[in-house]
Amino acid sequence: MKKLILGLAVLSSMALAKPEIVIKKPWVRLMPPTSHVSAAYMEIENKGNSPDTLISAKSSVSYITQLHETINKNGMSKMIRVRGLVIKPHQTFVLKPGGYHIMLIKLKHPLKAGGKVTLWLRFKHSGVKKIEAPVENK
Ligand SMILES: [Cu+2]
Repeated sequence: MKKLILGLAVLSSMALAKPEIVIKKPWVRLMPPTSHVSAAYMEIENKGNSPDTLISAKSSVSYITQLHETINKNGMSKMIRVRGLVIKPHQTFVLKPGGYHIMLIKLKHPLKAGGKVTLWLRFKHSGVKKIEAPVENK
């Protein structure tokens, strides 16, 4: 009996340990019509009690969508592709200009101010989250 109760306790704690992902303040940067790239930014909050990882993204406006980080090396700013972004429990991961971002490459058409971009974010545990990000000139 003692073993059974212990087993149940382990099971229920496993069931309770899960991430809960909430996407906040998404936006896509308005670029000149001649640009073939842009980027999406947002805050990814994990309200759950175990980590999750953003592993990939797709967008309605680009043929290629990658997770990037902007880094400074020897005074030069450059972007590198990252494999995944770990969102720790009870933390908010911020994607912002000059830091982590979702790179939109080979735009299908120029972005318009006031327009919307659909993004599909694939998380390791939470699956795909579909969001609408406004195009903003900032
Ligand atoms: Cu980039």
